[in-house]
Amino acid sequence: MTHEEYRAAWRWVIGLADSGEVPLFLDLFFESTVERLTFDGRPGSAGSVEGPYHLPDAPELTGRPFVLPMRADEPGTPMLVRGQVIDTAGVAHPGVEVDMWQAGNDGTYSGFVGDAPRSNLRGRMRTDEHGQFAVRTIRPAAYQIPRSGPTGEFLGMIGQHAWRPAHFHFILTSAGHQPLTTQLYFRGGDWLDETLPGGGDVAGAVKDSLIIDIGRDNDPDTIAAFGFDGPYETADHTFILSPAVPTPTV
Ligand code: MBD
Ligand code: FE
Repeated sequence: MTHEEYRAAWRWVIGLADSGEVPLFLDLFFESTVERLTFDGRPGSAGSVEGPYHLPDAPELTGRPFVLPMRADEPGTPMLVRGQVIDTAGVAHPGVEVDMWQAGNDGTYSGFVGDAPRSNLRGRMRTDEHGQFAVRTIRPAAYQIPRSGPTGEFLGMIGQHAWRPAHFHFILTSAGHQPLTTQLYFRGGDWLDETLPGGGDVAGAVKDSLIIDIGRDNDPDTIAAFGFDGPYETADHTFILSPAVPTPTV
């Protein structure tokens, strides 16, 4: 490396820090590798990266049926997300905390970009006595890394597109089990397929078992209970928790 190159790299790193994109840059380029090195082979269902847009203080949703906090005119296709939480022995787990967050129909995360309230499309809820939860939301759009910042410029320099496929984020927490940080993607969505020109997820975090099929339904009782306007999409997934690692005794 020449001294001139060193100074250019120095300026670029300082610009990254000044832009506030350090969490974005690190999670984009390194987190999926660390996640696989740490958790590949763990029993239970697959995890995925947390990414830079989790907020630890999302509102606790109490009254059922759950509706993720959203604006009165929240744009996007209405969707019902239904989860079943079991352990590796197949036993259902009630009272598991499900912390869920997602981008909106414009691909932005509340609290980071745009003028949606800080807790928009974020919430923490608990599984019922059958280890299940169901929550009304809207289908998230694919996420594009901002093109104007240093991370977007870097992607341009290496000839890489800036897209993540549409996804939900989850962190499941249950006493006696390892926390499960994961994501769900939608079959047939853009930026999923590594083999297409341009490639797949820019963050490299998609796993086959996390790609789910979108259903469509218009059950009148569900529409009434959850406050849908009409037909809605459905997304179902079984989350399998891994037993906690015993702490070594001295
Ligand atoms: C995201 O929304 C995300 O989930 C990750 C891992 C990286 C950048 C943006
Ligand atoms: Fe994300």
